[in-house]
Amino acid sequence: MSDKFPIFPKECKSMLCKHLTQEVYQGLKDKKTVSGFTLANAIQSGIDNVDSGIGVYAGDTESYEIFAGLFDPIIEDYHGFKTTDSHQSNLNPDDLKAPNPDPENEYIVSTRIRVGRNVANLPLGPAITREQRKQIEADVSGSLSALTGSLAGKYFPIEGMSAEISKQLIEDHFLFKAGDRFLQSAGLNRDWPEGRGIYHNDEKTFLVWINEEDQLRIISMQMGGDIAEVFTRLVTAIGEIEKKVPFSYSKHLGYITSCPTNLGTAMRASVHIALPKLSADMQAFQAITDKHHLQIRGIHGEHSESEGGVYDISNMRRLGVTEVQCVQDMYDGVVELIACEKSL
Ligand code: ADP
Ligand code: DAR
Repeated sequence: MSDKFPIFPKECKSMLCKHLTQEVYQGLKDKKTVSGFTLANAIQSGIDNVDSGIGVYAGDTESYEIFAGLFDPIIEDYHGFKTTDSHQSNLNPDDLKAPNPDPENEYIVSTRIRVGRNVANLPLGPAITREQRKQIEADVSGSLSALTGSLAGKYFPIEGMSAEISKQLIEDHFLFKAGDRFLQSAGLNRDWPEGRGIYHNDEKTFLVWINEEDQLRIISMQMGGDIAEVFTRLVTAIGEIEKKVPFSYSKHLGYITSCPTNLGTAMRASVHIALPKLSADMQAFQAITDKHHLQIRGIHGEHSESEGGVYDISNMRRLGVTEVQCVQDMYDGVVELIACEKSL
């Protein structure tokens, strides 16, 4: 990347082009973290992809300190979280008020709750070395393979994965794949597919992605709308994994992640829900999701489209709220969405 202040096209709406002023750039451009991560590395994704929403990634925990001049205004703008705020965690399922909102399975196709985690005292994905990434795969998949009971299962490295298994895992919505241009530019796809893989339990209701955007994506998912059951399984799994794998965490930012949008709880709680009538009036649909701090996505991952009136509805807030609040946000919004769909 050239040493010059990047010029963004006028249509760029990313947090990067909004907050990277000349002054911020001049103050940070020559800095480097202990992993050798630079401002140029942190902003490469937003420069290559001017349609980014955010456009920056951290290479290590220290990036959030060394490049605070850029990360802090982005974190405040996106999360409404100030440098003086502290994050609180609450992973107690007893505090969630969420009886199944759709016991007859008329609307909710499936529920998935995930958290991102990164291994303490190692760089994040954008700055990790090939050896470190392979060691993380070995350590984490080894810890997962020792799980027992309902969490027992098998690890599937992507390297050497048969087309048949790959196809099945994609159909199950289990498989992550390379090719996300945002992650590519951030250096998160380096050496792909080496060191990447998926663990899932025998019932396929608990998964862990290793070395995707974060070093672990711990996922609980199942058909239907029993959101409380999905959350309880996730909390149990997180507790079991953390007995063996130390997670990167700070009092101020909570669980440390490569993308600043995932800081804090690093949690996205989603349902795939059929709302064919309500979605005919996107303004009314959006009014309900906005009220409950929810995001509308397509059903094949971020940047995808909905199909057959089925949408991915999930919490937007991740930092400055607890895990219970993230799930409660999603639950309360889903209850109102279902009531509205029923009334139409
Ligand atoms: P994340 O950042 O949470 O991984 P994505 O939007 O990239 O989010 O989704 C990752 C994968 O998980 C995609 O294949 C998507 O279809 C699947 N997924 C997300 N939410 C659900 C859900 N509620 N039910 C089934 N699959 C889901
Ligand atoms: N695509 C990047 C990241 C946005 C948040 N999504 C993540 N982290 N998966 C962007 O700047 O739009």
